[in-house]
Formats: sequence, structure tokens, C-alpha cells
Amino acid sequence: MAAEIISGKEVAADIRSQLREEVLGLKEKGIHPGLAVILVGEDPASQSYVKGKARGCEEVGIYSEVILKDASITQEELLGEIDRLNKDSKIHGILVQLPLPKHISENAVIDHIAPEKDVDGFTPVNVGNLVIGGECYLPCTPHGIIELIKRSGRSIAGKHAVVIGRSNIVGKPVSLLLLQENATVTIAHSRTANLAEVARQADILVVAVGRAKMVGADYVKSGAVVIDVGVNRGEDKKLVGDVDFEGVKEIASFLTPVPGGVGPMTITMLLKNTVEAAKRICKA
Ligand code: NAP
Ligand code: LUD
Repeated sequence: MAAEIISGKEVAADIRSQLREEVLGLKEKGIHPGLAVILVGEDPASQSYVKGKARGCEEVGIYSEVILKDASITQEELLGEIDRLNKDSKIHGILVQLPLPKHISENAVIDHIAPEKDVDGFTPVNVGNLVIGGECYLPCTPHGIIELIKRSGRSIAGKHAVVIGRSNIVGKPVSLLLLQENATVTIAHSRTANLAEVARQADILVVAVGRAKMVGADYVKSGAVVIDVGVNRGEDKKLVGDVDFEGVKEIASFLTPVPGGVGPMTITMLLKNTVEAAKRICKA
């Protein structure tokens, strides 16, 4: 039986319309949520994602600033920019789009963001609180993935989740969130032996590798929920996921598409965190 396709685009539109209402209510109380996005350099994919974030802000009524910096910016100058935003009362959320040029330490930059404005959920304080179950901003892509699984109507508790990929931005935090939802979690990566066999044990398979169509039907147990995080641009400029959509849709019970799956959810969860940040900072 063919899998049901989970439209991240539709779920994102639902959440955004709720957020629009919430922002209207906050504005009546004199609170205007604001997000600053810093983009260093001219990577076309990053430019496209940042554009999507600014458009999302506009859609729900969040004030936004996109700060463009030349790839030659020094780390000191970038930290200075973050200092300024940390103190700016119009700005409740700060995001530095990754990756950064090689001469800048991503960890140093992230660590400079005030934790209460860290709407990406990347600062050590936020990540630490995520690990110990404290109050934190949930990282956007992992949170979006959990929402998509829940909206598919499938429960997570007691299920075996296999996550392929262990990056700080997707693999590790989504594994923690699945654990918090009471899944039994396996984290696989480039050194995992017998990867297809490990993946076939998954009731929930999350793929965040960055290799076009790497996960074929032979990686998937019949009836599994498959979440494709990968966004790869083929030679024809078309976007493809890490999952071979056509092959896997015949085997999985639920499958996310690329584009229109996890991507729109990432941006929507950022908008949600920015509204949350404005409420926390303004004590609404
Ligand atoms: P990343 O930092 O490059 O990490 C990739 C992970 O995949 C690493 O842990 C790596 O293992 C593992 N890996 C690489 N080749 C593998 C292989 N042959 N077999 C098994 N594991 C392998 O990537 P990322 O930032 O997590 O992003 C992954 C993908 O998701 C990319 O396509 C990215 O564009 C996309 N993405 C999408 C969104 C969204 O919102 N839709 C958000 C973030 C990322 P090692 O650790 O052993 O090297
Ligand atoms: N850095 C992210 N770097 C890359 N896809 C995103 C992303 C939207 N600090 C920081 O935004 O959360 C981040 N915080 N990331 N990413 C990837 C990652 C970051 C990826 C895809 C999309 C954000 C997205 O909207 C659309 C889709 O899949 O439907 C397609 C967009 C297109 O290019 O056409």
C-alpha cells in the first residue's frame, strides 16, 4: 500500500495562522515580536532559507531584520553585531544562519547569543536544558519533525526510532526529543555498520545525512514512518531529499516529501520560538 504523504506545507500553514492570531493579541498589549537574522556571505541555499524566514515573519506579523555581512567579516566584528542585537529591545530572537566561513568559530558565535534570544535553540544553555528536560527553546528542525510525526496521528511512545545523522543541528537534538517522547532511540552515522539493516528496525526513521536519495526501499520496514530531512540540489537545480521518495513510498506508511516536508516546518517553528521569546522577555 502506498504511504500517506505528510504535507509539511499544510501543517505549517495551520500553525502560522494560529501564530498570526497570537501576534495580533500581543500587539494589542503593546508587544511586537521581532527577529534578527544574520547572514554572512552569499551562499545561494542560505540566501533562499533566510528569504523564507523573512517572508514567514511578514506572514504572521513579526518584525524582522535581515543583516547581510560580507564573507570577509572578522569574528570580532560579528560578535560585536550580536552584542548590539542582544541589547536591542525591538529584537526578541537572534539567528545566525549556518554555515559560517571557515575563519569564524561557529561555537564562539553561537555562545555569544543571549540565551533568552536564542530562538534556534543552539546555545550551550539551551542545549543543556534540552538534555536535562529544563525550560528551553526547542531547536526548529527537530521540533518541526516531532510535530509532523504527531500530526500523522502515529504515537511515538514505545516505538523504535532510528535517526541517521548526528549533527548538532538535526541528528542529536531530534534524537533527544524522540527520547523525551518515550521512543527507544538508535543514532546511526557514517561509521555505523550494516546501516540498512539497522534502519530496517525502525518504526520511525528520521534521515538527516545530506546525500541525495541515499535511503532506498531496502532501508525501510513495511509500515514505517519516514521523515526526510535532507535538502539536496541536483544538477538540474531540482531539490531532492535523502530518501528515494518513489521507492520508499511503496513501503512506508507515512512519508514526508522534499520540498514541502520538513523545510517549511523549520521556518514555522522559528516563528513560534520568536513569539515565545517576545512573551518571555516582555513577561506577557
Ligand atoms: P551534517 O552536519 O553534514 O551531518 C550529516 C550527518 O550524516 C553526519 O552525522 C554524518 O556522519 C552522517 N552521514 C554522512 N554520510 C553518511 C553515510 N553515508 N551513512 C550514514 N551517515 C552518514 O548535516 P545536517 O546539518 O544534519 O543536514 C543533513 C541534511 O539535512 C542536509 O541535506 C541539510 O541540507 C538538511 N537540513 C534540512 C533542514 C530542513 O529544515 N529541512 C534543516 C537542517 C538540515 P558523521 O557524523 O559520522 O560524519
Ligand atoms: N542555520 C538553519 N542552516 C541550515 N526548504 C535552516 C532550512 C528552510 N542557524 C541556523 O533554516 O535553522 C537553521 N538555523 N537551517 N535550514 C537548513 C539549516 C541553519 C532548510 C530548508 C528550508 C530552512 C526550506 O524551507 C524548502 C522545502 O524543503 O520545502 C525548500 C526551500 C527552497 O530552497 O526552495
